[in-house]
Amino acid sequence: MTTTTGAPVARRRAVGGGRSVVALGALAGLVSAGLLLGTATALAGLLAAADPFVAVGDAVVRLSPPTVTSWAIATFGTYDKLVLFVGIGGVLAVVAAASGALATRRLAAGLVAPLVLVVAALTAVVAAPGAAPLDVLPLLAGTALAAPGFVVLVRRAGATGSAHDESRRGDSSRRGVLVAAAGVGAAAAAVAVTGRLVAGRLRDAAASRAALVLPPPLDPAPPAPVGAQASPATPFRTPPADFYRIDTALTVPQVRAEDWRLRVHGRVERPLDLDWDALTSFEVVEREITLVCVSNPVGGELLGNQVWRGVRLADVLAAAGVRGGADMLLSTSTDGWTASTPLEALVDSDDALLAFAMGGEPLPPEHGYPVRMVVPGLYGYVSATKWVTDLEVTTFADDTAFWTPRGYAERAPVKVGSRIDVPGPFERLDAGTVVVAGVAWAPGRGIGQVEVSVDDGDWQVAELAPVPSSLTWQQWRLEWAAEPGQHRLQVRATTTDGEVQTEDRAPVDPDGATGWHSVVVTVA
Ligand SMILES: Nc1nc2c(c(=O)[nH]1)N[C@H]1C(S)=C(S)[C@@H](COP(=O)(O)O)O[C@H]1N2
Ligand SMILES: [Mo]
Repeated sequence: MTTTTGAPVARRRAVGGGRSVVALGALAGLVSAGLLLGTATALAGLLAAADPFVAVGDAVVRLSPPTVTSWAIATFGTYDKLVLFVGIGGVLAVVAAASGALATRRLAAGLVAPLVLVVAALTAVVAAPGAAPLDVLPLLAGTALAAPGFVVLVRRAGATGSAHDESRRGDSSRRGVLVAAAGVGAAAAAVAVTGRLVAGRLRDAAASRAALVLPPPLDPAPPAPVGAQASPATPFRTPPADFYRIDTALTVPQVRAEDWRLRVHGRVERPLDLDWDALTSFEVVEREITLVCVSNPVGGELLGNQVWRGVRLADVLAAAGVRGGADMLLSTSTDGWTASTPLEALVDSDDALLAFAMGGEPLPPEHGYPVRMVVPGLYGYVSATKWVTDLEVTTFADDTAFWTPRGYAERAPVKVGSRIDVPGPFERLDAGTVVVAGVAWAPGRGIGQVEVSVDDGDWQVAELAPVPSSLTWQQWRLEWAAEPGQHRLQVRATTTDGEVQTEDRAPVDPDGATGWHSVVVTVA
């Protein structure tokens, strides 16, 4: 019975407006999703509460198995966040469009997937580290607006196909749905943009950064030594705008120096609660230090060198008075990321810093404004906490940092490495004298020698450029008498204490890649 009564309607749809009903339904779904996200992001900005889209992205990052996380960083490098957002956005768009299309036929069926997504997003918001009750508001308010909008739009879209699809009335009701959808979409975009702009004015770290007065260092870093840049491709000091950025934060945390606090606690005699003035009343020093990411593949660019200004971690820890038995400093950022640093790398170090300036300027927001850690000789994930707000003196036995359960080593000194920057891979060169140059690093130990081998021939010792200290990378160059043909150039470095860089290939996890970098070139 049902099939026979239903058949004429279905046939009528298939003949005429069926396809346009589906398209209008899909549009209704997309526009409603836009209304939800637009409202939520505006409110999130204005209330300093959770943006559900970002919360879902954060949850994906947190819940991803280590292999996926490492693969994403290796594959997309610093575009990993963009790829994640585009991926989540794509899934949302498909679900929204399909649900809208389905809802034109059976409203209840079309509401199932959106409901599941809202509940999942709510779970992500509530389960985020440091979640507050206010955080659910943007998502709930967005849903409260978008749900009725969705119902009204899909009902209207459905109505365009039910009886008068080929008639003029059908056309005008289709136009009505399109106009309504365009209106809702424009309203959502306007709300999102104004909300974000107003929120930016209210809370942006940029204003705080622009007004910040940096205390001068007791011992300003000297200019980079003359001739420190031997590779035409690589400035000795990496301009902050070009400095690699690696972190799990999907939106750059906005922390104003005026609001910033650092708690120092755990196994200490005197817990501290420092604000900006208290921090900068410690002796201010400058150190030139090369920062290296454990995810830097052989030949990769996830390292950079800069002058960092700040106070010694050793001084702050001494003020707190480290108690016996502790062997680790667990540092936490404002967004709940953690690093575990061996205390021995900090308590006697003249160079491990709580840094607030990079290249003589306040830290850029994406590099940790207002305060971060910088420790020479340890990979960033175990030492270089950005937006740092909490230091707990503890033990490796009692506490575990973010990357440890995700397949990375608990302790991770930087391995000796080297890279050929010129000539580039597969470059075509003229026969004759060719400059081969690049960088080598073993921060904290220093580079003793760099050698280059052509086509697996004898190792030729490269010329080392001057360095300010053993805390930075070192550039090198070699003049090569290139003869016609295809050639493979390889580089290896040796530390001042005699460790020769190994040829054995190791992946970035668990504790840093190894292997010699090589480039193949064609000489004509
Ligand atoms: N808050 C926070 N700090 C962090 C990270 C992070 O994910 N969150 N990543 C670390 C890693 S893995 C590295 S290599 C360095 C990179 O610092 P940069 O982005 O300033 O180059 O920051 C470290 N500090
Ligand atoms: Mo890293």
